Amino acid sequence: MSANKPVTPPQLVLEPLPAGGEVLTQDVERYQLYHLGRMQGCPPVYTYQALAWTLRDRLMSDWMNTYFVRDQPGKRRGYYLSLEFLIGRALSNHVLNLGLDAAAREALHSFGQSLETVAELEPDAGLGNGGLGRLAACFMDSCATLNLPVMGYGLHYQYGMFRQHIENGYQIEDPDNWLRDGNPWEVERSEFTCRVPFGGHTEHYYDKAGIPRARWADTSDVLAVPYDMPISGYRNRAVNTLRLWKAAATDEFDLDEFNAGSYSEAVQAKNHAEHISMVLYPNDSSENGKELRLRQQYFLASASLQDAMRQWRAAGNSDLSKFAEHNVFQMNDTHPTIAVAELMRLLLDREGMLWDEAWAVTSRCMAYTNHTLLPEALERWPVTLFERLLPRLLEIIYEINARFLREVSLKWPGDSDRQRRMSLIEEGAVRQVRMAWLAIVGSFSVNGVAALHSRLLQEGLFRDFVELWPEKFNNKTNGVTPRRWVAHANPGMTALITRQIGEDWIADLSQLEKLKPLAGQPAFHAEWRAAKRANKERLTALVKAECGVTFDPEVLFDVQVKRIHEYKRQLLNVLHVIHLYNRIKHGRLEGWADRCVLIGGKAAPGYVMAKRIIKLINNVADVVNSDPAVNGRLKVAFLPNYRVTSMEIIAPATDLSEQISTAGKEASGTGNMKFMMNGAVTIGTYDGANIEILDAVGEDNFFLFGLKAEEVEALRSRYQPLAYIERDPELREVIDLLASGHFNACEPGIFDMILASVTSPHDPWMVLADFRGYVEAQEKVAEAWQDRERWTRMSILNTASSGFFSTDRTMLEYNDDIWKLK
Ligand code: 9L2
Repeated sequence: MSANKPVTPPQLVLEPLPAGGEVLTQDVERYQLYHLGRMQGCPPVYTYQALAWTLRDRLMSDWMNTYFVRDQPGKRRGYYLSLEFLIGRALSNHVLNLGLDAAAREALHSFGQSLETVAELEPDAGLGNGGLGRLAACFMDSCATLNLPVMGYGLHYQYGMFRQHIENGYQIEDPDNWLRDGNPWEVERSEFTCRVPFGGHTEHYYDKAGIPRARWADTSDVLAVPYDMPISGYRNRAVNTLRLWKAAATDEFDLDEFNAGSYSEAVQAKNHAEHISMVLYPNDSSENGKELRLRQQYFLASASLQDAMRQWRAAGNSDLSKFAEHNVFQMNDTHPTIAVAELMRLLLDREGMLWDEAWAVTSRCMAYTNHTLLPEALERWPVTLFERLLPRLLEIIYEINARFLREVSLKWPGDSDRQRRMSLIEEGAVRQVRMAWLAIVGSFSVNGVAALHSRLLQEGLFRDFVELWPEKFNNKTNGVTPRRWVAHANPGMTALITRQIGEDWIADLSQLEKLKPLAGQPAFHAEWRAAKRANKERLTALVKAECGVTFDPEVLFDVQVKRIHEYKRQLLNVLHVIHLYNRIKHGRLEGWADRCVLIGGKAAPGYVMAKRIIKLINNVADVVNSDPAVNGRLKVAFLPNYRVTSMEIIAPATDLSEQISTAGKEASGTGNMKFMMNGAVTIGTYDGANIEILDAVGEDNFFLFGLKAEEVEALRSRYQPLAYIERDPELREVIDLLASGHFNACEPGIFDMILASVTSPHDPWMVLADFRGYVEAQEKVAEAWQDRERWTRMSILNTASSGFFSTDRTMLEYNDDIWKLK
């Protein structure tokens, strides 16, 4: 385009609706009566729905204009491919982003409702497990706020993350039927339905030009129907799209069966197809190798790529060699990485491209993010499964591999060991496709999610590939969105900060630095503490209601909430609680600070050890809370059904954030950032993004302990947990009390597996190795807490130093280094 060409102002495709309090009131009334058919006095969930529809109408013009004006035509676009988007609730988020707080309140007033109580009636969209899924949701928020043309592609699960309740201390899982009352935010766009093939076989032939071609025949197709969710930016009139695919059967019946009178059998196929998007797999950081999971992955990848190509064509493009100039796909872990082979298939078989042309396009528009080093999370699919489910994709993977290994052998002639290591196919009793290797070979960018994690990846797991293609590898430290995690979750602190430094920090978090000079001002301290105190009262009410435990908002709130996993070491936390209990029982109260310990998180339903850890936490809580000798000095609670919505109450109320994973195991962590932003001080190991948090806030404002990643690995071969017990009488006391059955009087033996695990020389998480360091760090916490001025300063400085951890910064880095969107 010539620089002097006059730019015509873009025409809006849709005018916005008025959004004052009065007109919102009319609309809420109209929706409740004329759309939902509910009279005054109906259950308030219908008022929630009426308000949601009313707000959705206000989003619609911005949504249409964003798509049809900002993004068309021929503009470069990004797509975030993820099996998980842990969005949580939407209503308050849109109210905040649209700046409609006062108007929405006015509208609800005539129904005798408050915004808070109505917002509570929205179920969480729990379409993710933990950090990886929530990260995708924070990314979507920041892309919209930065006005980046990025579309999310995910699955429209009928059942999201299971709901957890506790019976006799044990986790019980309940299905999460989050769509029961409908979802006012989603727009079904059946006109963009696509077909995803499965099964069948491949046929090979020569086309008219004599070029060898493949055809995937006799497939059983499943329809992918898109459901769009609006992602609003913060006060910038941008609304991006999260497109979720729902599986549906084709309308083609099996005619033979149908004609033979087997109507029901013919319809059964429908059921089978719809299973694909039925339920989210509830495993965090581990793979379970189920066939249905591979179906989900391919279903997402194929539908999304077909749709992106359709959109690109609809914008007037046709020269496929330019596809990579206009499109970039960020793959969230290996889960959607079959997309590499699928894009090749579409370009070769559907578009008739030649291999080299197709590979040039594919390998220039794919980018891969790795989220874990844990071996149990590395995805490998049996070749036999691929052959049955996705035969054409397996052929393509074989061809990618053959060409890739040729490149490897040219660079390292005769190094067969290296070829074996780098092959996309793992040889062995069961031959398997290595999805991470497919992702690396097919991508122009590969990143980890925190500085340490990226370094460990490059030095370890990915070393061979780094030697081959050093330029592909980079780091992108995670973040969290300050809109949800501060402005929405912590209105008290938000108002206080805004009074001091104005409101621009919400979309430019580095401005929180301006709070630093206030960290020494007594008047500001008083206000800071008052805001924290109000948040602690809010959490106290939640803990009372959910756990029946009475917290005291005056004392230290010590919190660990995240998925339950051995590497996250909730066990280390419990051992410390038992140690504190011992100190009370034995009157060793020097330097004591009262505390309330809160732990929450879900265990994967098949993860026996994690579920037993939940039972231990609950039993320890029961004993501690009911022992009169404790006398309020220590309270312990396990919060059931931890989810996005609970974190919105928890983070603002927390004083001490527990980030105590075995060093080298937590790729980044993002809960650590939510806590920091809300003025909690971290007690943590030198792991994941903790390291960068420590860098930002300084060691005076962070309680660091434990082995470093390299020390953990060096110790592994000679780790002797029993020696730690012998050397440390207080640790021995803890282990003895646990072994005595004090916490499981009615259920003998149930904690033996836990004792066996922590006392085993093979304990991969080295819980006991860090016990002493952890206890000492906790003693420093108690000491700091006693000095309220000091603690308040630390708290303010944590918030003031948290600017780097906004996903706005993360997204700008992805865009500058990888996506290059305008
Ligand atoms: O990058 C977002 C988060 C990190 O902050 C965590 O440290 O991703 C989490 C990391 N544990 C993660 N890695 C892998 C997975 N989650 C995961 C999730 C579901 C299925 C399989 C793996």
